[in-house]
Amino acid sequence: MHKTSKLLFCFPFLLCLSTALHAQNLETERLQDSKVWIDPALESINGSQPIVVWFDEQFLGQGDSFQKRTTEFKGQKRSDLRSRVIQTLKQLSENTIAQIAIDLRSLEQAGHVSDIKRHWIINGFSCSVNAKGLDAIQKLKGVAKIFRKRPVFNPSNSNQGPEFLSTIPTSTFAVNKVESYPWNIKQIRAPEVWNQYGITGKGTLNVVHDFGFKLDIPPLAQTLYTNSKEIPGNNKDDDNNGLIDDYHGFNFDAGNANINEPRINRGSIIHGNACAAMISGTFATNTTNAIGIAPESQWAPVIGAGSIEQAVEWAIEQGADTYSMSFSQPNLGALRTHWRKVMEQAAFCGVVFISGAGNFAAGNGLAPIPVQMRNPEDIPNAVLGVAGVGQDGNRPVFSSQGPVEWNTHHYKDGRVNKPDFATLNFQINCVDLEGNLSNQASGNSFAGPHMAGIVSLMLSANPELLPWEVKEILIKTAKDIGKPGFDFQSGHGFVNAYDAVTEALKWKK
Ligand SMILES: [Ca+2]
Ligand SMILES: [Ca+2]
Repeated sequence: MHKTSKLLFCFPFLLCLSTALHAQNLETERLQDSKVWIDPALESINGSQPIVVWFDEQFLGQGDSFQKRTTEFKGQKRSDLRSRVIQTLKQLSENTIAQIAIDLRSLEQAGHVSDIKRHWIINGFSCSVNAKGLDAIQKLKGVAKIFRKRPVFNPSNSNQGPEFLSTIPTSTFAVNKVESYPWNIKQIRAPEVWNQYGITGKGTLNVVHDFGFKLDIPPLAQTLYTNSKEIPGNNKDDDNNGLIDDYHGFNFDAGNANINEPRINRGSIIHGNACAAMISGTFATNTTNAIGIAPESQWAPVIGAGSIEQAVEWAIEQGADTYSMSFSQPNLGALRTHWRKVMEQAAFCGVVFISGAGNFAAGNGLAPIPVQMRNPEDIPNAVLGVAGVGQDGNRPVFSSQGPVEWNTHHYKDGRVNKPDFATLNFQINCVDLEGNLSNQASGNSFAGPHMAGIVSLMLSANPELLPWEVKEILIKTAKDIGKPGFDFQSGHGFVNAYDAVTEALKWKK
């Protein structure tokens, strides 16, 4: 991605011009660290290390800023807040990077720094450094924190299927054509929303962050997102966002549009497809069996656990409403602070983040509390961490439990109540490589997408709900299960689409 470092220096002028025409930026904050904080994992550098750097000035500066700033925007519309926060974040990023651009370029030319990527979702940048580069960067103006990033998995790009669909097939879904649905769709009460309110997820975009997808199966092809400003497969960045051919989605770790990544198990179930189909699937192939909770919503695939800033920025730019993450990262170290800040600031851009609770409460994967739930489902407020139950209402033994703990250099919450909610996670019907519902699988990978489907319906019913209002409604309408009140197995309780949408409609602005 040599292109990106060039952009670093070209972009500011263009964007300054456009933002000057807009309304006043929102208030920003300072981190107030007395000196530059450096990730202990960087203490002895051998060779080149990937890092991400935070500047001192951020939209949310303090560890408790998320909660404080939500009160500032009470009653505002999500669309208004989104545009104002994006503008503020981008302006801040441009202004700050401009002050060190020349120094950074010198370090790059001297070979101490490489692969520079500016971020706006947090005010900072990623790059790779050697020991001299790290030493120099901490002396640059405004630098406050330096995290070690995980090395990006370098995927093979062997062709596993079409990367682009030449046309999006017409949806076969219509509420009055539905003849059946699997038990989980019924239990989550989605058909009652379709039938009573005619709400099917229209107008919402659900980003599914996973490890690989097959795009051409009918129930998913029909609701696949397309970036109308990008021409697919011409090897050009038509919309000038730094990404070539980001038409349906993007593989940020590979730096290309190949989301048919071969690392995944391509047996009978593809993980990304199974999750996406629970949210935005239409009818199982050649049937009238409705398999998605929000069957007229759209979905977009992304890969990029090593490039979360870019993936989230892209999601925001495409207008994402939900961002579903059915993965769990153990031992992320100090970097979990960075993930949390990315999602907190992105929540102010209107995105509801959702992650399954993980499957580490039993068996070989057993992990102790408070690390049974991992990142990103351990992130408070900005991420809904979702556990689950089976058809009989019982919690399977694998389902990860809270609480979690936040005692980092930046976040000092102590013990945090998790999970937030329960949906379904046991013997769930999953689409296969042809789009048939021929397999069952279990795990909280599926609890998250059930929640994403419900939130998609809520935001289709009431698009201006703020992310924290969505959570408030879910708390209000969740049915208490397990131990009375909040509990560390099912959170605030079992959520259902019908009560959540009914309440969301009452909150119209
Ligand atoms: Ca592009
Ligand atoms: Ca293109």
